Amino acid sequence: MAKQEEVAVPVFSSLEPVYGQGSQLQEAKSRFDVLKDKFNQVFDASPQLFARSPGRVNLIGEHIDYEGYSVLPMAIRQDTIIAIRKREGENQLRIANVNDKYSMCTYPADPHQEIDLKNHKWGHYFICAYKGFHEYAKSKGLNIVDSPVGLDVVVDGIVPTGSGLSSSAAFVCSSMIAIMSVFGENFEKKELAQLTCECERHIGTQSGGMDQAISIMAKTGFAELIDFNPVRATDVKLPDGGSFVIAHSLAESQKAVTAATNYNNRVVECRLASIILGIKLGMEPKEAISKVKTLSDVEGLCVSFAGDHGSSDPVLAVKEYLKEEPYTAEEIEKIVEEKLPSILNNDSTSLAVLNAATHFKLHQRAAHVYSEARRVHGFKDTVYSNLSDEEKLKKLGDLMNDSHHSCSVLYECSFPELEELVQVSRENGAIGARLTGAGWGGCTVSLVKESNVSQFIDAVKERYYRKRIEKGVVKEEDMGFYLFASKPSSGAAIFNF
Ligand code: NG1
Ligand code: MG
Repeated sequence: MAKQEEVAVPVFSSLEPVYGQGSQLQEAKSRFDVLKDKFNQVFDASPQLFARSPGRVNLIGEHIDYEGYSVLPMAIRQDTIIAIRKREGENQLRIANVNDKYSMCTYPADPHQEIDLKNHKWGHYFICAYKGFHEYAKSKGLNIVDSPVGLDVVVDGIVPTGSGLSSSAAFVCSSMIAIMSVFGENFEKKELAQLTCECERHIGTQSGGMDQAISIMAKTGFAELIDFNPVRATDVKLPDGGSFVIAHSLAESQKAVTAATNYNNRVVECRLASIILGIKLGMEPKEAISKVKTLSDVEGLCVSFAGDHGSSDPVLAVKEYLKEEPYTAEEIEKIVEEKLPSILNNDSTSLAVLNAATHFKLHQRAAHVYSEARRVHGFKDTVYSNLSDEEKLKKLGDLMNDSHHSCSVLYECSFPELEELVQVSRENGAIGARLTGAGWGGCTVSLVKESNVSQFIDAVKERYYRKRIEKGVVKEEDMGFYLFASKPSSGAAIFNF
């Protein structure tokens, strides 16, 4: 039983294994009651089963998952829960929400439908999972449906949206698990991590796989080192005496809408940087275009650049071969001997990036990725070192501060509110503080001495939030949603009751 649970998504008949015994359980019970009632009210029927998947906070390793590098997130308590039932012979997907802010979305029960990206709707994330499930089932030769099957769904998500805490992955992963389960399947977690990452791209972001991997594979009490190609999670037990506090800057990042200038722009810049590095390090342009997809693909060519410890250091290769001044499209095309749209396979999200971009900061983006990848390993090595807990916390905090600096200065994914919040956090006792998630708004994560958490929260509330409460940007009684300490929580689960 235990062994099987490690491989496949666990199926529980009560809430305790996921939500424990305390106040969290009470909160979960009432949420599930509301979910069931809403289901009955909207569809005049009971759900067949329930699924949940959590949001996450990334402790370190920002904007490097899509470059093939390991990251170190932990799941948070906040999750998305879903109730679902099949309707044989029907041909509609009806997706409702317990929150009236999100009106019911309907879609055809057609796995081949295109998602209307120009007209963003909250229900699109469910369709990502729906399409992904059917594509995967087909690739495995599973015969899922002979005739149309409608689905009725009610969703309750409490991961704050646009906050860098992966509300989207919590939604996509819980949808996937609900759909999989209602069709009588239970795929391995590893497969699900891969599959949910790929299918979330139907929403139009060229995302890496961190959020989905941690949402599915998380374990209570552990952060996870997530490796890619293939996806793998290694438990990381954080040192005693430290706590992570998440704080929302109150600036929402509209990732699906700003993808062309922000998120996807950076993915494209990294791709171009890696191709140029490949060429400078000896590859033929044609070979580089066809073989090099990410900065991790060319790291092996940097062996002649030895860093302080004698091992190869790709940051030095960046210094040598990528100029600091931004590149124009023409400059890149001259080196690569091909037009940018064709280098990027004329893929529509990349074309949108090219249309919006005037220049490309290849040096800065590559320097961030390579240095951030090292910091992730520094973080893990510190956790497993012989240092005292106190010394470990100090080192982890320094790495988080360095990570923030790199995100802010080299990757330029910070935001004025995030800068202020990081500053306030450091001035009020954070051992380290950084933006978390994609950035451009959203949350920060601070490492704080456990004994200091409530003092820290009070101080940040006064210094950062008080004036925003007075201006009506946030309500005092909602502060618990925006500023809270979090312990590593558990991953995706199915409930049958
Ligand atoms: P968030 O913070 O959830 O928007 C995004 C990507 C991650 C990762 C981080 C930056 C998606 C679904 N997730 O996360 O894969 O690249 O940014 O480290 O796009
Ligand atoms: Mg997201």
